[in-house]
This record gives sequence, C-alpha cells and structure tokens, in this order.
Amino acid sequence: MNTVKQDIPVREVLRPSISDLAVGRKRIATQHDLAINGAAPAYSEPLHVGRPNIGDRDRFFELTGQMLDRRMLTNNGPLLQELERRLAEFLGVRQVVAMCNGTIALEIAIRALGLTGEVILPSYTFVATAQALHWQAITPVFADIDPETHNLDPAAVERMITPRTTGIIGVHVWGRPAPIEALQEIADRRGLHLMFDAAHAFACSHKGRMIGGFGRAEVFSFHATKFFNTFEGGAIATNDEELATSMRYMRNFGFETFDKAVFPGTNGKMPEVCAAMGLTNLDYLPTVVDTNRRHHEAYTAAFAAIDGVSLLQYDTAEANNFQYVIVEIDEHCPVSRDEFVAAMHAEGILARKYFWPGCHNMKPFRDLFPHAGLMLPNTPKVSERVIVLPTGTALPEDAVETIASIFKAMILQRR
Ligand code: T4K
Repeated sequence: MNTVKQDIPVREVLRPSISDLAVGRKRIATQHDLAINGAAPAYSEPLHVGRPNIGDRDRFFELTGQMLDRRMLTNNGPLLQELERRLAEFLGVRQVVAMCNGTIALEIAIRALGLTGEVILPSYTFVATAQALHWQAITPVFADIDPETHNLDPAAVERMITPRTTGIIGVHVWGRPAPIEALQEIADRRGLHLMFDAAHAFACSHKGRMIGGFGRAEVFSFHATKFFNTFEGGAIATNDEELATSMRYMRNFGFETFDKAVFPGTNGKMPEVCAAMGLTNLDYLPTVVDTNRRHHEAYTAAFAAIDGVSLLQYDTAEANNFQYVIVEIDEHCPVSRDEFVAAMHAEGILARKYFWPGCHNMKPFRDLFPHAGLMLPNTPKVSERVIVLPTGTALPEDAVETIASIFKAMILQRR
C-alpha cells in the first residue's frame, strides 16, 4: 500500500484525526463534501445510536470493591436491594423487581400475569416484545399504530380481540406514553390484563405520574444502549404486592425458600456488579437527561430549516429522557430514508432504522401470520420513514451540525 510517511497508509492520513473530531474540522457545504461521493468521512471512529452513558467511575469502583469484600456477587444482594428501593422511590411505585435484562423481565411479567392464548401488541416495537410472548408459546397478535404518535391505536387493538385474547402489551415507543387510559378502558371492559413494555420510558411521565405505575406491571430495559444502564439489566415496576412476590420467586427458579420451588421459574437475577452500575448511573441521571435535552434542542433548531424532514417532539409539560432523536422523512422529500442512512453510514454516523421492517415482517412472525400486514397499514408508513440519530454524553459537540449538514447536502444534490 502507498504511504506518505513510514507505516502510515494514505487512507489513514486523509481521514480526520481525533483532534479534527474535537474541533469538527470537516465542513459539509455541497454534495462534493459527502463521503458517499468520495470525500473523507466526517468521523473515523463511528458514532453509534446507544453509546453507553457512564457515571462516576470512583463511585462504581467503590461499590464493586465493597461487593468483592463481602463476597456476595448475586442472588438478591445488598446492592440489588438498594437499587430496587431507590428505583421504587424514583418511580413512585410500591415494588420494583430488578432483572438480568428487559427481555427476561417481559417474559416473567407475562408469566406472572397468567397471559396465555393470544396477546395484542404493536408490530412497531423492538422484536423482544414479540419474542417474549412467542418464547412462551403465546401468540403475539399485532395491532396497528397511530402514525402521528407511533404508539398503538386503541381502535386497532379492539379490532384484534378474539375469544383467545388474554392481554394487551402497550409499548411507550421512544418514551412517549402509549394511550394508557384508552387501553385500560378496553382491558377493563373486555376482561383483559394490561401491561406495558416501558423499555424506552424510564424517567418519563404521563400526566405528571412517572411511567412505571400504569397497567398491572411495566417493564424497563437497562441495557448498555439505554440512556440509563446497568450493563445488561431490566426491571418490573408494579403496585401489586402479590404480583411482585410471585415475580421475585419466578426470577429465582420459583424458589420461595431453600429447596422449595412454588412457582414455575427461570434465572432472571440481576448480579451485584450490575446493581452497582445502576446505583452509579442513578446519580448521573440528571446529567444524562440534561445532555440529551440539549442535544434534542440543538437537533430541533438545526433541522427546523430543512424542508422535507421533521424531528419528533416530546411533551415539555412532562418528564422526558430524550434518549431517542427521531427524524421522519416526509413523502415529498426528494431523498429517501435509506439514501440518508447510507450517506450517514459513509460519514461514520451509524444512524438506525428502528423498528424496520416491523416484527410482523420478521421470519418467526411472518411464518405465523403471512398476511398480518393487511391489518397494519400504518406500521410500514412509519417504519419506512424513521431514522434514529445518535445522542447521549458520548456525542461530539459538532455532531448535530455535521448531521444536519449531511441532510442539507443530500437534499441540495437532488434539487
Ligand atoms: N422492548 C423494547 C421496546 C426495547 O427497545 C428493548 C431493547 C427490549 C424490549 C429488550 O430489552 P433488553 O433485553 O435489551 O434489556 C439495541 C439494544 O440491544 C436493545 O436493548 C434495544 N431495545 C434496541 C432498541 O437496541 P440493537 O441490536 O439494534 O443494537 P446493539 O445492541 O447492537 O447496539 C447498537 C450500537 O451501540 C452497537 O452497534 C455499538 C454501540 N454499543 C453497544 C453496546 C452494547 C456501544 O458502543 N457499547 C455497548 O456496550 O439493539
């Protein structure tokens, strides 16, 4: 390979260096500046959606040091108990049961509620919501969404109820609450259980009440890519003490006490090292939310002048975590969603197409319901026009401007 200096490939020299990144050297004014047209990429280190936010390291090492001294590494240890207490207080709920991840938490909540037969949920969600049902031989029945809110459409839910339906799982997509009251009304009237996949909605509120206390139970994900993480982790929040007790047994093989299993069970325990990360990151939460809010405001300002795309907004009267920055590509935009995504990937900005193509189009569910799409006209309208952009504490200062300039240059090249 050609080199300009010994051992340094030309390609590397042309790329922006770390110091370039710090001052945001690459300016994108025209199509010729775009990496898809042969220019150097804006970032040599990729920018990810879901780069973890990490709180005070000294605090984390202090907690894990105590953990090692105690030689109590998992199984309902003191850090886990403290995390559950603090989470319950923060959410204003009676019980929080921490779990090893959000998917197992969904499975256990579904099991503890006694859901069987068919359960209604959106197709427009991360596949874990549907897999948690499928894994337990419960049929996920997909209902359509409201294209404005991206959340379940209550009228569509009602249409999908059959004599086999036992429950509804609402998803608070992007942290914006599902139509909670309308779903509760349907559940009460039709004798169904209602629970929520609140994986996106930790630290968000609805009508002044924290998400976590609605339905019979709400499930959070604390995966590394979530704005609040415990490495891997999750939790179920509920105001139902009896339900919480059964979920605690279920996460520990069904054991009530030594040698006495009283429920079907699995291993859903969150280890102490994850609880230490959770306690560390709870203290860091205000900083992360504030950073996300500032990024969201900067994106809103930068995208306001771009015709053909719009940025999803959050209700400022409520608590929001702003962890998802969502751009929707309008029908009249001369550039397609996939072209924008390809342009950003070329620049080293790994924007995502959540939740394309919709769960109903993924093999396990397409095999079950090859014609499910007929009942879901709004789902592709949303999943084919959404782009998720990076945010969080790891986002370089200049990134929002750079990303907006890519959108502008792409549109300019078509006009
Ligand atoms: N329900 C809903 C509505 C959900 O959104 C999720 C999870 C769940 C349920 C299930 O909860 P968990 O069982 O996961 O607790 C990611 C996350 O893995 C997933 O947790 C999340 N939703 C989903 C929306 O996004 P992927 O497969 O698209 O992305 P992933 O994990 O490959 O990460 C994206 C990028 O982030 C990576 O390419 C690199 C970067 N990254 C990732 C990790 C893990 C880092 O920089 N550092 C890291 O440590 O699913």
